[in-house]
Amino acid sequence: MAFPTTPAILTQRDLTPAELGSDDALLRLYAWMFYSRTTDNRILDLFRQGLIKGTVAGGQGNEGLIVPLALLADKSRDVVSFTHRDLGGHLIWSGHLCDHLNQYFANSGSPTKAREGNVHRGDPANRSYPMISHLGAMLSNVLGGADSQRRHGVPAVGFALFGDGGSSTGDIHECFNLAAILSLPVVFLIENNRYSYSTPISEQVAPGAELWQRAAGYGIEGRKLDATDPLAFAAEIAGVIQQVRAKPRPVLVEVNTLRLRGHAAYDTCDYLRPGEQDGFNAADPLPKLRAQLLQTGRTDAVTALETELKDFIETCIQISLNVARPDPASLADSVYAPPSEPLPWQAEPAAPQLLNQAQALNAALRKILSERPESLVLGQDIATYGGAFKVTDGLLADFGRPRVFNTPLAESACTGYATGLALNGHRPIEEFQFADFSTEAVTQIGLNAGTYFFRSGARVPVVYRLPCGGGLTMGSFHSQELESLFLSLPGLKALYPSTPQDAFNALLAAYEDNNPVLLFEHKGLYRRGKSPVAWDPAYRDVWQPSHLRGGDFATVVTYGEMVHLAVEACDYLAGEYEKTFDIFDLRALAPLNLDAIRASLQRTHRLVVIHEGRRTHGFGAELVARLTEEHFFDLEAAPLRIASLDMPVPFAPELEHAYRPTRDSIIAKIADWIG
Ligand SMILES: Cc1ncc(C[n+]2csc(CCOP(=O)(O)OP(=O)(O)O)c2C)c(N)n1
Ligand SMILES: [Mg+2]
Repeated sequence: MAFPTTPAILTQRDLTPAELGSDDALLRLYAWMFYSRTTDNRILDLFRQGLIKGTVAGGQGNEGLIVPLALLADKSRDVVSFTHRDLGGHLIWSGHLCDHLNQYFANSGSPTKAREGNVHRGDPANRSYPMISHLGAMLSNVLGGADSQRRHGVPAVGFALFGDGGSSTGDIHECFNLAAILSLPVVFLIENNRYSYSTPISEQVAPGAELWQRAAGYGIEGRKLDATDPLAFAAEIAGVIQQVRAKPRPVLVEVNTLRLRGHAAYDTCDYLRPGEQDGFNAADPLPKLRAQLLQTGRTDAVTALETELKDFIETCIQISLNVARPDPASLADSVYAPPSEPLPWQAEPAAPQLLNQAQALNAALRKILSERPESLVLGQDIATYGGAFKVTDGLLADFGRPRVFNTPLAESACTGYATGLALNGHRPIEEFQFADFSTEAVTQIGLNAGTYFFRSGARVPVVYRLPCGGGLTMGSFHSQELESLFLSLPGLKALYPSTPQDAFNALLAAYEDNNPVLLFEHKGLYRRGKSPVAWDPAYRDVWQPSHLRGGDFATVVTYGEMVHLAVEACDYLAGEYEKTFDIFDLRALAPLNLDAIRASLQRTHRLVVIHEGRRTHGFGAELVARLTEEHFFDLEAAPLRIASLDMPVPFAPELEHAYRPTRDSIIAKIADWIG
């Protein structure tokens, strides 16, 4: 269905500082604010009629902030992530009103294919990054997008918007610090409406503490502005934007704004003090701006404009209401971005080099940094020091600080920042010092990056390098296996190599994938021994299991360091019991490719799964379930699951030895199982 022609005034999506103060600028500001308010009000009506689901959190009262900001932003290069109060920003940034309404109606024309609803949308292709619900989570994406633009040589500004409530989240503080350290061209804007849902600012911020003054603690400039006077706000914020564009350095701006209709459609607002709502209404900039316009003698023009905009909104509502409902068939293949084309890698190193796994990963990083200009390597202590395990040794010296750089201890912000970089054409490789610390970034990895393609169709090619695993007497918080935790969340891929060549191949395969990929690197394998590593044209085979030993008694499925223990154990059992095992190193944990393993099970009729993660909810549970579901009648024995104990990783070597599978415990368990 064709969308109706947009009224002429709404084709004017920009405002230049030079225009401010003119009658035209006043009319344009008013038009967008009126249009945004009227649309928000109609969305609320439609929600109450049951035509919009979920809930709606309107922007009524915030137009004085978001409309001038979005008009002044350079939509052709700036980066933004709008909040749930920013309908006006979305309308100005891009798209036709019918696109936006389709999103609210969650119909088949919705820009998110109805996989997301209401305000949870954006236009990543035009650097408007869609929000997830988690407050504070979007700021780091904006940081990454703005930095990516700068790295591309584009003088863009990032607009990192959040509320007074969101200002209490850890991500906000991590982002202030990260942006300050990297001197990012970002304007942090606090939409301070003095409420977080029902909680007043007096219960969110200590008495006497001012949000804008936090800037000083991060070594950046802080300002306080008032958007209930949109013209004055526009002039001030235009200056801030110009300043940040000319001299990249973050600025924190706290903006006094309004929330006229409570938190969301269902909010009864009975927590407001007597007369407080009247005060909000009295401060509403929209009627004030209208009165100002009428004083310029343009009563007829204003009335005609309002009628035209209202009619346009009603026409668009009728059109969008008639768009077909979404078809669940569209969910097929929606989680992962489609497979990438192989990158044109050079066939190097041609001659095999004898490397341990840490060196193999270093060689792969060198290859990527040499051949792929969009690549970046970031993480804690990875630059001068070369990383806690020296995997990035020498990269800074050879490739320089802009591409190889240390990050502060801010796993969440740095991961979200990597997402923002990836959304804009870079391909970051992020090292976590220990896999354990990736729990600080579960929201960014699992809920944000992992769902990005599903929600928006945008690709987030990031590699997370995760030094994991135990056996090194490092205790509960430096030894864990986290694959089950992450892989219960959709949208992430995962590789877990067990040899130097596989590690080299896995990094290349993960790098060129268009999805976020977890690369598990067992610390015990970094220096387990050297073997030949060279360019392998079949590097993508790492997404498939490798067949390590042929045998007919049972199929053994394992990965990581356990591969080596399982092979030793099975070799011993072959000698002692004269039973041979068909051993597979899984290598790719997501997506799982079990075809070769299924074929093996049909021959052996017995299954052994071995992994280092804990047993309960461990990855083996998924493997056994899948294989048993399909091969129940092929099996001659109950599958055997060998895993770590259900407890935190204990510290002392004797205790850790008892906790994890070992060569001897694997032998004992299989021998017992053989009976
Ligand atoms: C991390 C997180 N915790 C809780 C919520 C639930 N929640 C949604 S909006 C909201 C209030 C937000 O207040 P504020 O940041 O001031 O924005 P406002 O709604 O006032 O514009 C809360 C608590 C959330 N979305 N994210
Ligand atoms: Mg608020």
